[in-house]
This record gives sequence, structure tokens and C-alpha cells, in this order.
Amino acid sequence: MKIYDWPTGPYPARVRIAVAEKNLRSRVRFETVNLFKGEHKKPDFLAKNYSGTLPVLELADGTFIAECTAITEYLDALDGAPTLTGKTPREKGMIHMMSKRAELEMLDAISVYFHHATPGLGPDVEIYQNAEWGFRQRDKAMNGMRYFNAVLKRHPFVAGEVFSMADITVIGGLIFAGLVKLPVPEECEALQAWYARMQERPSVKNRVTMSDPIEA
Ligand SMILES: N[C@@H](CCC(=O)N[C@@H](CS)C(=O)NCC(=O)O)C(=O)O
Repeated sequence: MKIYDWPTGPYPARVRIAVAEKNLRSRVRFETVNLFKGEHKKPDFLAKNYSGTLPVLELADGTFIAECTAITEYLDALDGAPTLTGKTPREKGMIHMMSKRAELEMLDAISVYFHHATPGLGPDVEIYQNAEWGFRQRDKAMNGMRYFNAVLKRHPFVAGEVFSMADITVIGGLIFAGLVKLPVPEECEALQAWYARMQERPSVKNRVTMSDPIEA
């Protein structure tokens, strides 16, 4: 399998963490697509992913799977023993909901802030910016952090009692928050304590360096 990737990107981080959690590193080859040069908006990349975003998984038969959630679901299903996306219908529903909520309320909102209210990927790539929209999304993301803080006061992981894709999505959000210097509000102690625990997981800690050496 090949993953089109940007090693330090918050969305690619989600898939890198999933690869590590599923012990799939030896079956994956990463290929860097330079976001700051706008390589993800060029026709040959758009032919792989219409949305022009990273990461994208390419299968041996030439199938392209974009969207972190879809890629994670694919990787998790490969060994017939899902650990990230739920085993029972209830777990699957809860994990998908909480992961989507983490995108809507935090990660994607921070992404909009980055692309609209900061220099983002630079003037050659950011051809339309709307700063007011960006700042609104920043405020939405801060409220999202307060929401996940409340969730994590009730149980140890984002979707309940076990680590899942929903945790990975919130981790992606906080990685992005760190990159754009949006601090987690001081009162969000449960979220901060959970994030400190998450950063101790080898899959999270080693997500950037895992790209070398290429083993497969
Ligand atoms: N919904 C997509 C979002 C992916 C995304 O926004 N990826 C970032 C990389 S960190 C990207 O490609 N940004 C470039 C851009 O939006 O121009 C997913 O879950 O995979």
C-alpha cells in the first residue's frame, strides 16, 4: 500500500497513528506530496483525490481511498480484528459519531482558521481567504475543546472506555491547534490530562519519525 502524505500534517498524522496502532508499518510506503508547493492541487494529484487533500491511500489494485475516516476504517478491517473503529454495532456507531464530531467541532474548524485567518500554505496556494470566517471557526474550535473536555470528564476515552479512531481525530485536532498556536483553554483539565496520556502512546509519539526507513 502507498500513502500520499505530508509527514507533519495533522490529517496525515491520523493515518500514521492508525498505521502504527495496527502494526502495518512494514506494509506501507509513504510518498510525500508538498502542500506548501501546492502539489496537492495539481491535476495528477486531483485525479487520485478529487478533493485535493492528504492523506490518500493507494491499494495494489490501483484503488484510491481518501478521507482519514475511510482510510482508518479500511486499515482497521484488514486483519478482521478491528480495534479502532468498533466491533459491535453500538461501538461502531458511537466511534463514528464522536470522530465526525471531532472533525466538525474542532479539527476541520481549526483547518478553516489556518487557511482563512493565517497565511496558511502561502499566497500561491491560498487563492481565496475570508478572515472573518476563519476567526469564527477558531472560536468554534475552542468551544469544541470545551465540549471534549466535558466528554473526557465522564470517561477515559473520547468514545467511551477504549482507545479508538475518535481519540485519533481529537489528537489530530490538538496537533493542528499546536501548529497554529491555539492553546487548550486552562480550564480544560480533563482534555489536557487525556492529551498528555495520548502523547505517551508510541503511535502518537513516533508518528513523524516512522516515515524512515521505508521498509516496503
Ligand atoms: N476531510 C479530509 C481533510 C484532509 C485535509 O484537509 N488534509 C490537509 C493536510 S494536513 C490538506 O490536504 N490540506 C491542504 C489544503 O486544504 O489545501 C480528511 O479527513 O482526510
